[in-house]
Amino acid sequence: MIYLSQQDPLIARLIDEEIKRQQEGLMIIPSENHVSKAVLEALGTVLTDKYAEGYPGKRYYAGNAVVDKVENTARDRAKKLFGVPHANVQGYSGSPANLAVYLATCEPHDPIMGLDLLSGGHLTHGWKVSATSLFWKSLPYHMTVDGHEDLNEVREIARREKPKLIWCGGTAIPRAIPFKAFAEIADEVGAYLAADISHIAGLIAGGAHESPVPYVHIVSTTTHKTLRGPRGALVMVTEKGLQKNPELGEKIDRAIFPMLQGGPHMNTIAGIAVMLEEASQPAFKEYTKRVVQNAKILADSLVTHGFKLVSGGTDNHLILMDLTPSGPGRGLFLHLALERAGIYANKNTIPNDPSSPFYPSGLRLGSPAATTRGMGEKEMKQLAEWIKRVSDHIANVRMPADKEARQEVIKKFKQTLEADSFYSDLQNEVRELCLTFPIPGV
Ligand code: DSN
Repeated sequence: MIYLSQQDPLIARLIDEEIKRQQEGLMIIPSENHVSKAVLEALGTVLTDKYAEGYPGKRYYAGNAVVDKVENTARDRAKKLFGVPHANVQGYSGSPANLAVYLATCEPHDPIMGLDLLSGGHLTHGWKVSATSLFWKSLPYHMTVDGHEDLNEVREIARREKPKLIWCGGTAIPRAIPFKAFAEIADEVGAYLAADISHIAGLIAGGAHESPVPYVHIVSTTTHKTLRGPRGALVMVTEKGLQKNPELGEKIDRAIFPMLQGGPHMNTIAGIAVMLEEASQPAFKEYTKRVVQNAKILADSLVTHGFKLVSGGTDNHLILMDLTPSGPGRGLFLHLALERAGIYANKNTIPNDPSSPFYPSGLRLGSPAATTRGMGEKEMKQLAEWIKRVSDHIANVRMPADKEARQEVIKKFKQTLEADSFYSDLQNEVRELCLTFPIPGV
């Protein structure tokens, strides 16, 4: 960063600090990953200077000959990788991409169904504080306590309410998504079925998870999770989608631009194109296999240490720990304590959580970023042992039911984290391991 360090030392220093944090810490948040040097290079180019409202061959600005080729390359690669006839690569991120799916399939206030946020659904699947529940009638379904989509509930609501759109997929689902079963229900009631594969898109591209493409009409995904690209989104229409509505591709494109967005971020689209090429290589297939293996090893090791997991384990990259055996609301404490030691997981609700989303009883972990660094069985077992050590260290901390007492306990807990040498010692251990597995982009 020669120029940046000279011109803006503050921002250069902060970027260096973040590189150090990522390099010396362990990112096990399942939605995070490390992109390649090639993707980083594509992001930091003059493509960021170009306005390109519209689509290739039909723009509102001059000078788009080159970026048209970039966008067409990204579209073609997405279509090939996922086996779909239509792909839009302009979504700024998952939320606008999902909003485009609504705009392409529903009229305002139509009934829609998605997995409840507290069960592991995404905000944009109709959660009450999301705009999607203001503009459409949201009829959420839930997870059963054993961590599987409650298909009986889905069928029952769908038959009764005749939704226009049903979402499958979410953000905290440790098991394979039953696309075929969802399709049977959606087809029976005439609903569009959209799979939000943001978490598992890389696994699908690499063959480590079943693809929704034969079953659903629309597939949406972010590009930066298991896919390992820049922050962005794809919205794809399947053959089945085009059979249901031959104009669905154009409707998605119109929803992204001009309904929701302006100029696409061409540097990001170039980075997405690079990532899509990487994801089509045999090495990526191997990577996704190891992501799932590592998650299973981590899950088994956590169970061996006595932890309870939602659904008992994992089929993918994600593990959801159910910490209720040590009391409700423990997710926050374990999240904070691990963070202090340089291990970055995230607090999360579990199905039927006795606590609230701010103080949930679960912890969400994942293997994608650690696997990108080359970590394997030994490191996953070590990680489980560290989690156990931290959990035992805070065994006596309980989340009070009373709101004021809760704030006081959290405040005190944060203070003890700073002072306690247990965490500094553990952080040294974590750092030592992490330094032997460099992050790839730096
Ligand atoms: N924020 C993402 C996640 O962490 O799963 C979902 O959008």
